[in-house]
Order: sequence, then C-alpha cells, then structure tokens
Amino acid sequence: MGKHGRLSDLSDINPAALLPGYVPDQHKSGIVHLGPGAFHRAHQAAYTDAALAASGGDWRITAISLRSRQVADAMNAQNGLYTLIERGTIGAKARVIASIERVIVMADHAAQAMSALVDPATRIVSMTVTEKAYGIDRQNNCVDSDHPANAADLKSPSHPTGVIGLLVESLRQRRTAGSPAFTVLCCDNLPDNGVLVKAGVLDFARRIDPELADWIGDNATFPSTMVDRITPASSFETYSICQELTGQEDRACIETEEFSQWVIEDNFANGRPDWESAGALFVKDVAPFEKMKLRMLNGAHSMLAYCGYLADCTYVRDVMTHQHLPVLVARHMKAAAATLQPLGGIDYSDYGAQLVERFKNPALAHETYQIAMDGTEKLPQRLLLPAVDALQAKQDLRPFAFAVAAWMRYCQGLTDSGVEYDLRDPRQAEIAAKLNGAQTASDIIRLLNDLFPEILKDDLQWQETIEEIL
Ligand code: CS2
Repeated sequence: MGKHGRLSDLSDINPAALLPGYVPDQHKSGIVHLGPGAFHRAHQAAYTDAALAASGGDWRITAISLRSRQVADAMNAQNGLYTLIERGTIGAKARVIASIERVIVMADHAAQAMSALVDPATRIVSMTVTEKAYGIDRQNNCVDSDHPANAADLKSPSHPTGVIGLLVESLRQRRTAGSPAFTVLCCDNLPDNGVLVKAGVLDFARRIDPELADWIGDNATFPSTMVDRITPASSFETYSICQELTGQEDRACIETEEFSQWVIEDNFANGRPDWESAGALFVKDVAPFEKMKLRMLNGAHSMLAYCGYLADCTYVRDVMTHQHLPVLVARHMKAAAATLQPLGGIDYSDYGAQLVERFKNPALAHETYQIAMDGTEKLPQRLLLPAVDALQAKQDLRPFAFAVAAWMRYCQGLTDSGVEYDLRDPRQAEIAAKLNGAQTASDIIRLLNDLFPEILKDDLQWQETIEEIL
C-alpha cells in the first residue's frame, strides 16, 4: 500500500511487475493528444508506454481535454499515472501507465493548451474526440461552416475552441515562428480519417489565408489509422478491482479487453515513437482495415446496441446470451464481410468469429446505451455505405435494412418494456421534431434527407424492407 493509498508516485507501487519499464521523467513530451478519454488511455497511451519502455525517446503525451475537467482532475492529482486493467479469459491483469505527462483543460487554460501545440518539441498531434467533434461535411470533403465549433472559430480564428480551429491556429503560429509542422493523427472511427481531417483543416485554413493552407498541405501529414480496443466506461467495479490488484486507490483507472489493434499509415512529417515494438502495424493503405473494422465490428455493434437496448439488454454480453440476437449479429457480420474486397492475410470469417468471442467477454460491462449514442454520426460509415455496396453488387440488403430499422425504432425513445430514454444524438431535437408524425420508413428517410445516400433514397425495395421490418 502506498504512502497515501492513492496512486501518485511510482515508488509507492508494489508489486514492481506493475511498473512501466522506463523512468518517465527521463522522457520529454513529443505528442499532444486531444481527448484523453477512456479509449485513448486504453489504446494509444498504452502503445506509447510500451514503445517508451522498448525504445525510449521524447514521446510522452501532453493531453488536452477540450471541456471536461474530470479526467484532468483525476490524472493530474496522480502525476498523470493511471492503472490499465485488462479483463478477459485470463482474469484481470493490471499495469501502471506513465506515458501521459499532464492533462490541460482547454476551457480553463486555453493559452497553455495553445503553447503545448505550438511548442516545436510537439511533433505529433493526435486525437480521439468522437465523430461529431470534427464538423466536417463528409459528402463534400470540406469543413461544415454551420457546425457550432467551426462557425465560432471561423469568426474568431485566433481563439479557437473546436478541433479543426485548434489545428489550424497552432499550425499558423508554428509557421510564423519558423517551426516545423506536426503530424496530425486522427484516431477516431471514421473512414479515411486522415484524408477527411486533412480536407477539413485545409478548407478551414484556406478561408483564413490561402498561403497558410498551402504551407500546411506541403508540411503537415495526416496519416489514416484504424484503432480497435473495446473499452467500457469505468465503473465502481473497475475502481474496486484496481484497488484489489494494486493496493492503490486510482480515480483514473481504466478497464479494457486483452485484444488491441492499431493499423497506421506510415506517413509522419516529424518522427514518431517505436509503436511497432508495442504491436502496431504500419502499412501503406489503412483503408481496407478501417472498412473491415467499421463494417464488421462497429456495424454489428450499432445493430446489436439498438436491438439490445430496446430488449432490456444492458450490456453487449447480455445481447450475446439473448435467445435471438446472436443469430442477427452473426448474420450482420457475414453480410458486412461480403461487401469487402479480399485483404491479404485476413480471413473475414475468422475475424468475425473472433469478434463474436470479444462481444461475449463476460468480464466486460460494455453498455449498449453507450454504443447507441450519436447514431446519426455513426450510421453512414457503419451501415449505409455497406448497404450501398451490397445494393450495387446485388447482395443481401436485408441485414443492413434491419440495422437501420432498429435505429429508427430506437429513435422513438421508448424500450419494448416501456421505459423512456434520452436519445443522446447531436441531431436529437431535429429527430424528435421530424419523426413526430412520420408514418413510414420512406417518410423518415425523406425527413432526414441528407443522412441517406441518393441510391438508397431511390430504392423502393430498401424502403419496403425497412418498412416490413419495422
Ligand atoms: C463502439 C466503439 O461506442 C461505439 O460506437 O462501436 O467504441 C467500439 O467499441 C470500438 O470502436 C472498438 O474498437
């Protein structure tokens, strides 16, 4: 047990096997990460920790939380240290992660956050801010100037609060100071995430200063990534397992599964940690990996989350022991796999079987309600684009129609047993207003017009199938 019983000092930690294999203070920060939520702490920060142990380098992470103070308060009180617990068939295994140096809350310390971004020692700016934080118009590959953060930031670009505005202003200041650009590393579940963020950043910069946009285009890089590790929100159980395993109270501990995957396009402007020593895979083209994961894992996740939540399955593991739902999960993965091109070294049915085992993990309390949030941001890449491919290849459309019908039903805000819930979607006010009175699937598709690709809007069979399922 440590001096104060609260994780804050590596010398308090016992057994030594939990310790990182390096001395944190001997490594400076070289990465700024936006959004140090549970996923980042279970994934990229853990890879960085292992890479520091294997190969060293000045690659610790300065994290910026855009709004929330909770993570910053917990982490800073522990000198950035936290326990990562892997839970699965092996039981529970803990390790202390020391790769995060500190957390800055943007809303309180905007100048500090900006100086970390502008510091020439910062060579990578990475982010996990969720799909909705970018405000990028994905159909036209440009910044959505109506998105609240972008609209405010375009008016006042030297005091940004949104992700794109922050990237552009910090790159502008670096250019003025004669410092090199950084690599922008998007780690959110979006297709071609690097390409997308690059389009948003260049468009935003061009509206302020076309020469700045050219400089960014010539000097910054935007590798795409595929990230994967199922990470539920921490619960009281997480805190108590942590205390059992480490003897320390840790308010920033995270639980996750044993499995972890990170596929990265090898295109860094300014160096990078030795992440491959921690198991990351560097490739030329991430897109096929991203597509596989978005369509098979995330697509099935969304479908099972809507159905499961409506049927009172609180956790994914409950869905996987439900009388009917596992069959639909398997069917969905098979249909999603059929929309993918062959990918060397990967057998999609083995991948699907592994996903089923991961979903069944009895130790993980992964809430269906957590996955079901932000449907309008998730549907296109997870369900609608594969549906378009299936339609064009004359493959089975029904599993995708089923998943979309489940989402439409979920939008009604009432479980099968009559419990009301909050939709938690950035377009929830619009959905509530428009769906009130909508009678049929084609009404819904028409009312949420911009969400659905043209080819699906025009396809009668797609609409009739959804109708029938509803
Ligand atoms: C989930 C993902 O919440 C969700 O929408 O589908 O967070 C999923 O758990 C991760 O992408 C797994 O890597």
